[in-house]
Amino acid sequence: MITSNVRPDLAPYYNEDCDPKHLAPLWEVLHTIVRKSPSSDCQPHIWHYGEIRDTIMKAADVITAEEAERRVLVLENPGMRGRSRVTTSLYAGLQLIMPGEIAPAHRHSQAALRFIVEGSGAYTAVDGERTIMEEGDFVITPSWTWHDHGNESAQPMVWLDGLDIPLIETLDATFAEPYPDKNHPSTRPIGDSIARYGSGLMPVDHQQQNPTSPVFNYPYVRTREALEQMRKTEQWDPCHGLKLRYVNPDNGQSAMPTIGTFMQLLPKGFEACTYRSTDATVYSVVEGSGKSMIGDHTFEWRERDHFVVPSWVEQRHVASEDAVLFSFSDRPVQQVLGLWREQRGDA
Ligand code: 1HN
Repeated sequence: MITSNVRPDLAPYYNEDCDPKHLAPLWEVLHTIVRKSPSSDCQPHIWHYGEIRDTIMKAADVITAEEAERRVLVLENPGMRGRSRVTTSLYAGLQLIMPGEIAPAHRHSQAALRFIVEGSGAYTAVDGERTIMEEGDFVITPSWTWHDHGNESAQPMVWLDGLDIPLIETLDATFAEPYPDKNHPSTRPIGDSIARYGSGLMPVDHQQQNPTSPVFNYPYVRTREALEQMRKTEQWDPCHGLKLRYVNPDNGQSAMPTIGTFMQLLPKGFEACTYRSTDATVYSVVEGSGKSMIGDHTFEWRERDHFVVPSWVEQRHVASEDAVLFSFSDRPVQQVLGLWREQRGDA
């Protein structure tokens, strides 16, 4: 049944002539398809860690990592409940792994990032190389790589998962496979990738094989040190403070082809200018506190809080203490397609 807003008198034509033949009049929907500016179901939202931590920890009482396969609470955008997404194109969740647990090996066409929120010393393994994760580390699981996680530390560990699930779903390019054993065998020592590719050096005959960075852990100690060193020049961007993007050393592009990742420092008292861009963005607060005005909302945030800014909605950040924010979005996809836009100030 095709309903009409534009030409109710044409309802018989729509429903008796067009509809049975799987045809529909474009002129009824053209203005909802081709809009002046982005409009989506994605809403601004904040998850305060202090309010959700108990619920995350309770997940360990109700289900094992093994039974769950991945014990994750999805950060569901309030405008898109039940659709497993934080923005229109991206998924986010908080994953809990308890001491002694293993999240079994598998692989899938969706790419994942891990951003470590609480705890220290658990590992993730990617295609036979383990990395030990610390708070603030940014870790990549590229598309179609075997990966398992394990916590050999004495504390629970929680990290933010970011995946390109909705994007890959739109493209109908979803594949997945379990590994026959819980762990994929280790074939390279810990630290191998960062030594080879992440030290401003590259094996002399290395040829780029893959659009994802060959470095799969970008440790927070290095990122934090870079920001701290840079602040000495006092060259603050009016909208971003000091903002760095994670790069793939093979090509200078984003570390992951579908997800852009960023880390920024806002000094105490910083009041950012108003800014908007077409890449809806998920933020994870690493250090400090402040507030962000996002569209009509004001979110007060502190360490370990997560918030989401939809596409083309104005955002403005104010830091009440030195603050460090990690963020991710689909910016590289929009850029490669020539779609990405930004606007600074109150224009
Ligand atoms: C996945 O493989 C992980 O490997 C986490 O830790 C979250 C969400 C949907 C699909 C696969 C992981 C996931 C996921």
